Amino acid sequence: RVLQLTLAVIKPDAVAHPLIIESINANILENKFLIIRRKDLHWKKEHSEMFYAEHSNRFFYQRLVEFMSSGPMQAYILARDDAIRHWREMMGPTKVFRARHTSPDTIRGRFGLTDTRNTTHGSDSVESAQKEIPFFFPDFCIDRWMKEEEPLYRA
Ligand code: DAT
Ligand code: MG
Repeated sequence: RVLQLTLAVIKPDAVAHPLIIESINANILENKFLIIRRKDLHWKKEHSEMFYAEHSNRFFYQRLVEFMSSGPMQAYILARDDAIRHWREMMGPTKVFRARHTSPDTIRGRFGLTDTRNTTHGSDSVESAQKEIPFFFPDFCIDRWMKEEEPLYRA
């Protein structure tokens, strides 16, 4: 089994509540993820606009951009087998109504406030993880990690 990396972000709504961050962090560890890097950050509006450029035509874009720069966030590079899929499953559905009703045990199902203030972000594919990890961690070299550090984690 090969370790995979994903980008996980705890958004401002969840960071604002210390018990929610604690619970998400516990959840990360219970689910056998390794935390490879972690950082606190506070985006300017331009960072949100760049990161969510693919949604710039959607009705919620302004709301999303303002929310994501409204307070501190925490970003993680997480590793485990199938990390991208596992973290997305732990987050649950994007929309809060669906999350609460179909997946009440997921992070969004438990703590999501609205469709925009939905606690967490996770890369949705290998390609997006490859773009999003350097966006948050410009000093982290995925290829070098895979070559030099990934073998250290293999059973
Ligand atoms: P995800 O974060 O599950 O990958 P996405 O990429 O479709 O979802 O959208 C990015 C973010 O935009 C999402 O986390 C919250 C916001 N968003 C998405 N759909 C929305 C909607 N219908 N109304 C309000 N905000 C929305
Ligand atoms: Mg997405």
